[in-house]
Amino acid sequence: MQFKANGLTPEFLKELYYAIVKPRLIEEKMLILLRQGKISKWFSGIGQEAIAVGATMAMDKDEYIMPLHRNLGVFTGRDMPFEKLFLQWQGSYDGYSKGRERSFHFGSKEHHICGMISHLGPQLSVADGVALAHKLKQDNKVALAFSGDGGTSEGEFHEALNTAAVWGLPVIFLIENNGYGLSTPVSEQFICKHLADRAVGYGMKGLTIDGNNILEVYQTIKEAREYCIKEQKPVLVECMTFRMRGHEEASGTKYVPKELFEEWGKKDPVKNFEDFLLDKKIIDQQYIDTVHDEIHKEIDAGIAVGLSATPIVADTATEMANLFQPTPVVAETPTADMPKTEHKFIQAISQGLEQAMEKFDKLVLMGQDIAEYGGAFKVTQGFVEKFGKERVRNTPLCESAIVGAALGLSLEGYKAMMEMQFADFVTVGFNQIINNLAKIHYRWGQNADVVVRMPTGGGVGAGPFHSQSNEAWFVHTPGLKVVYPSTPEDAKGLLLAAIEDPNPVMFFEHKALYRSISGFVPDDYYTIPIGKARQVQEGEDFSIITYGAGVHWAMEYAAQHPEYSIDILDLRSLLPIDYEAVAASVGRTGKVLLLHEDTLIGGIGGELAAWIAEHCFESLDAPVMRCASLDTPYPFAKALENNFLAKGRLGDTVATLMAY
Ligand SMILES: Cc1ncc(C[n+]2csc(CCOP(=O)(O)OP(=O)(O)O)c2C)c(N)n1
Repeated sequence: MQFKANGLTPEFLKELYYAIVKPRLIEEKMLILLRQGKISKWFSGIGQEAIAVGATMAMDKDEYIMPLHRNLGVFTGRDMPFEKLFLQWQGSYDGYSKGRERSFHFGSKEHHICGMISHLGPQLSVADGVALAHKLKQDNKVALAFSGDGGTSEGEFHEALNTAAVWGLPVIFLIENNGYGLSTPVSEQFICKHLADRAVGYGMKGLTIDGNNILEVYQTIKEAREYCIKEQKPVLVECMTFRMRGHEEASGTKYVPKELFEEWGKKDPVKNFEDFLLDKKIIDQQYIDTVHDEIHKEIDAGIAVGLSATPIVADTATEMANLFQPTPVVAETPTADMPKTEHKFIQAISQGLEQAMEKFDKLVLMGQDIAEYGGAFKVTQGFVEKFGKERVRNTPLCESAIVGAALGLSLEGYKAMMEMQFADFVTVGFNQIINNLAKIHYRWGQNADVVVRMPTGGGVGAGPFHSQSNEAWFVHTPGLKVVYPSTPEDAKGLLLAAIEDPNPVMFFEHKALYRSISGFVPDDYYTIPIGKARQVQEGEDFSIITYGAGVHWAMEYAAQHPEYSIDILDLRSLLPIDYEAVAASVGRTGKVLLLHEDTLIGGIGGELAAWIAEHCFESLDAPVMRCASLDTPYPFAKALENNFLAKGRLGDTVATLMAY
């Protein structure tokens, strides 16, 4: 192995030595503790330390790194105290994730480390968002994301690299090519010669280097960093290395030919660097002993604290309180004296978005065709002229990378609104929403200041993939807020509240209401708090509890049936639900019909019916009825669509309820 110091000072080379020895010594100790049954699981990076350490040392301390499960050197390289790391691995409340995350699946804002989710690839897109923030701030900073060779087969790898290249983002994508996925050799993972060769396909620079040579890694990443800043472009760096242990300690290495261990054992990154420094007389044996002693002392002290730490005690109130970043109280601000203008539903959304862009200069809009074209529904028409292309961004066709990038923007203090062209397409951005946006605050305290706008619903003859109601998927995901307005005034006020909220909000907009519903909307900026239902009208005979298009179906039904006094409640928010308003409505009528366009099984109606049965049993004079769409995919032909939609069954459901 050829080491080239290229002008690095002896002091710095010693610093690098300390930095690479530390994770090795920690790991050696962890393997002993594992055998003693004192820790539960370990993902080893032994033999790969030069990559995590060299790359971390090449970055500024305030630049985000997105490490994976084998990158202890990133955590130690950012000077995280061993004691707290050990508490983290032990699941202690005093670790970095209050006992909520395991091994290396955590981050720390203080250390500019973004915690991975198990799905690996999503880290790459989050780095895009961080890099976008740097580009917008023009602060000459870079983001660095890790991927394994296995992770490069994920769609997210393609989406993230392509987006970074198209947007000219200063991000370093670093592949640790260690020969194996879990047990899958690289020959069964890809067939190109070098993974870095893929870079040219994205229009970016790609390099393959010796990942066991810490000086080569350090210098390459240092130069890559400067290149990213100067050229405002991404780089792909493939580091060749080898995984000297099993995927995790319990899984063994039977499938790895023995000679590979011998071959790569000779290329050990720690031993070779040590020999080089000894040879150059930069360090001597005494220095090595002193470094080992010092690190061992820190390890032993940390283990003593960790093993005697008070076991975690679950407290439900704390767990629930940490789900979201605390939100400043959002006032219900539209007042009677505010000047109002009549607008269509879609204009109200547009106006809200425009006023949010004026109020928050760190708000970035992203979506397919939202720039010059104005979006599929023209919500952002004229926005580019007013706010510029930096903040109103056309995206490549890659929902997952854009949700990930939206999260990355949050890491650097930005707000993001992503427009799904149709709510149906959220399926290809699902992982980032469900596993990253929704869980990140609970896991390690980072908020996801993201609104995903979801043009949803049918009635417009658009068939199975442009009509679905999928709000229930998200209502079942703790950590998200789900909002679904039915009037222009609510749409604007709730959208502004969603944008103010530092937590992830799924914002559903029914497409059929866009141009069919008008109403008076306050001209100025105002908010309507998330989680508060709206009493559409009070009544005595029965309640219709609904949201979205259902509100208009209920109003139409009520207008056609003056013989009934109907209590209509518009939920407006589906997560959280305004249970107080639900209970009040049930109390007034004793008969409840839950109405939604979404299909029946697993819909919000089921959840509400259960809640009403549990909490309002004494008020009920009849079983709670649900009226929902048919449990089939959404059909295209008008007759099938009409048959599918809940609306056609509303009259019959009312009749059954009233006949009880
Ligand atoms: C989406 C997803 N599929 C499967 C897994 C299970 N899994 C965890 S790590 C791993 C192998 C990863 O290989 P690679 O990316 O090369 O990283 P390495 O572990 O070698 O560092 C697999 C299959 C996962 N975590 N996420």
